[in-house]
Amino acid sequence: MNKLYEKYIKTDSLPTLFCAGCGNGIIQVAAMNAMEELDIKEDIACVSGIGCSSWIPCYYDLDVMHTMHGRALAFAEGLKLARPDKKILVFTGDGDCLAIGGNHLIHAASRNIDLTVIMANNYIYGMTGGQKSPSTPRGSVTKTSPFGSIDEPIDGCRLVLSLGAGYVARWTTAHPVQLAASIREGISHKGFSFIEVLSQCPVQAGKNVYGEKNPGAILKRYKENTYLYKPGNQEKGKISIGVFRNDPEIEEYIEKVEAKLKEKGIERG
Ligand SMILES: Cc1ncc(C[n+]2csc(CCOP(=O)(O)OP(=O)(O)O)c2C)c(N)n1
Ligand code: SF4
Ligand SMILES: [Mg+2]
Repeated sequence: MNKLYEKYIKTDSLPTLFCAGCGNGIIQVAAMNAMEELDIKEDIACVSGIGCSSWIPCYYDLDVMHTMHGRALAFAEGLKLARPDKKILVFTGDGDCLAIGGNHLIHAASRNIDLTVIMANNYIYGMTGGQKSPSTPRGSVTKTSPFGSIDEPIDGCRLVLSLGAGYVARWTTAHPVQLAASIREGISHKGFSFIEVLSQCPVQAGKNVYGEKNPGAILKRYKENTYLYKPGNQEKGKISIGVFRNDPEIEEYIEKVEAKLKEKGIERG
C-alpha cells in the first residue's frame, strides 16, 4: 500500500462510501499531500458537516469532528477559539456551506478567523439524491428543478472575497497538483482561507448538470471550460480558476481575541 495512505488513512475503514468516479477521493488525496509536504500531521484537526464531501476527512487518522449539516464552520470556530494552536481544515460541500451553512460562512469569512475551508462544489446535493444546490448552474435539470434551474448560482469565492477573506482560490478535480499547493498555502496562511474545488458527482448529477455523465469526460470539460485567473482578464463563458487573493496583512480574529484578553488582564483557562 502507498506510504501516504498508511500514514494518513484509517485503512481498516476502507473502502470509502464514495461511488466510483466521484471527485471526493481526489480532494482527499490532495489534502493528504498538502499535510505531508508541510509535515504537520500532529498539528491538524479536521471538521466537516454533513454530505458526501463531509466524509472526506472521516477516513483520516487524525482528530476529526464530523458534525451537523451546515454547522461545520460554527464547530470549527469554537474549536479554534479553544485550541488556537491547531491548524483546522474544514471539509464542506456546496449545500453544506452555501445553503444551510451560508450564514456561518459569511461571519467566519468577515471575521477572518484562521481556518482553512475546502468546499467541494459538485453543483448538487449528492448525498440526498440530487436536489438543486445554491451553486447549481442555470438551466440544470435536477430532482428539484425538473424544468431547469432558473436561479442565478451563488459563487462562493466571490462571496468570501467581498467579505474580506485573506486567501481565496478555486481549482477543479482535474487540477490536483494545483489544488494540493493551494491547500498548503491555505494552511500556512494566517486568517480565513477558502478553497473551492469543482468536483464531479457522476451519480446524482451527470449530463443535465455537467453536460457529461462519464467522470473522465467531466474532468476533460473542467480543463476545457476553465482559464487561469489574472487580474483584468476574463474569458467569456468559462470559469476562472487559480488564486484570487493571497493577502497575509489582514487582521486575524484569534489575534484580536488574544489582544483583547491581554488588554483586560484575563488569562486563558
Ligand atoms: C438539518 C439538516 N437538514 C437537511 C439534512 C439532509 N441533508 C444531508 S446532506 C444534504 C446535502 C448535502 O449536499 P452537499 O453539502 O453539497 O454535499 P454533497 O453530498 O453534494 O457532497 C442534506 C440536505 C440534514 N442531514 N440535516
Ligand atoms: S453520490 Fe455523488 S458526491 Fe456522493 S459519493 Fe456518489 S458520486 Fe460522490
Ligand atoms: Mg454538493
